[in-house]
Amino acid sequence: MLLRIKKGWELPESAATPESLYLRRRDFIKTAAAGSLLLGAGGLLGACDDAPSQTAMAEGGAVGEADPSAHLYPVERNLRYRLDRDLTDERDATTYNNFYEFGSSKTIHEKAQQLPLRPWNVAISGMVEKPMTLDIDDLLSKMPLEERLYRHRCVEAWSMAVPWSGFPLRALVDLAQPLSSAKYLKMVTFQDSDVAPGQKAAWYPWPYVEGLTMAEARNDLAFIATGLYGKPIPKQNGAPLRLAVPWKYGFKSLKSIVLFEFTDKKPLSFWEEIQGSEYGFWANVNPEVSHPRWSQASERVLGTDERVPTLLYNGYGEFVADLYSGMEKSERLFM
Ligand SMILES: Nc1nc2c(c(=O)[nH]1)N[C@H]1C(S)=C(S)[C@@H](COP(=O)(O)O)O[C@H]1N2
Ligand SMILES: [Mo]
Repeated sequence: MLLRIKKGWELPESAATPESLYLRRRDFIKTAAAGSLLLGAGGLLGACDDAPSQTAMAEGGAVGEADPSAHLYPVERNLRYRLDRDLTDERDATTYNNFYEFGSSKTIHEKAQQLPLRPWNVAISGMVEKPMTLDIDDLLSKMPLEERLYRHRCVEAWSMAVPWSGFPLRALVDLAQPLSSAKYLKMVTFQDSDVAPGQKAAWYPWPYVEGLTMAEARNDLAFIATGLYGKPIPKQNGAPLRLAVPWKYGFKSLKSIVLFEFTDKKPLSFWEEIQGSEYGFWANVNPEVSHPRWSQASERVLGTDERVPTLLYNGYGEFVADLYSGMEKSERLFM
């Protein structure tokens, strides 16, 4: 996003894996599986570099271990949230990722398999009635799970549309019972550089932090994703729980959360700390406000050559525009 010149949307399309090559790889893996070859880690690696992760995805998540939340999915779709476009191919959404903890390229899905999903504790702290720490399975059992089809617009000008499963962030806020003094919700990603080699890069302000106002956190659209495509959310997409705030640029939707802290201080988010002139706190999608280094007028649809016009609030104005009425003059809402 910042430290390299050529990034995501700037790459020539020829740099992406051609669909034909991908299909052939997939057939190869199916054939190998059908022949019940025992795939020692090295076996396929030599022949086909990303084969192990494909095998893992077919099994629903982790290498060598089943996700213990698998029995919860699929969950019922909430039809209030509709798309104006096709769903992104599952393979594209799970193999083209931003997750800097595992490296700054888009192909971290294999490295991300190192992330251990259990035990996974989620702490709720700060200005709340009852600070608590819950293990993820306990949290999942308390939350109302549903599926939502959401668009996702990265600040790098690519987008996808995916079926998240999870629960409204408001349900977690209600569980926490914030004090009236709480003005913001600060959220923090795990930190463990033994697992996530990107965190050895000391020039980044780890851990990854993001924040919302309390009104944003209580908005209907603010969602915690724990599943994707009717299964537990893959590690590369932010297992076991990540934020989905589709009216904001993708970097606001932090992955693999371990802490929800209610506070009266505006959180300084990861990208804001790195480059505040380009990545602000609000980061609401607006096609008319360019990033200092590129236009935000349109977006490349992940998995296609198509570009479509970007919409104000990523098309979610009916849900969120009221949150910001009257603030345009005092706040930099769209960066
Ligand atoms: N912890 C963490 N969360 C993160 C990121 C990251 O690097 N680390 N990248 C963000 C960015 S820039 C985007 S576009 C989305 C990408 O989510 P996806 O890989 O599931 O599409 O995750 C966001 N959440
Ligand atoms: Mo992004």
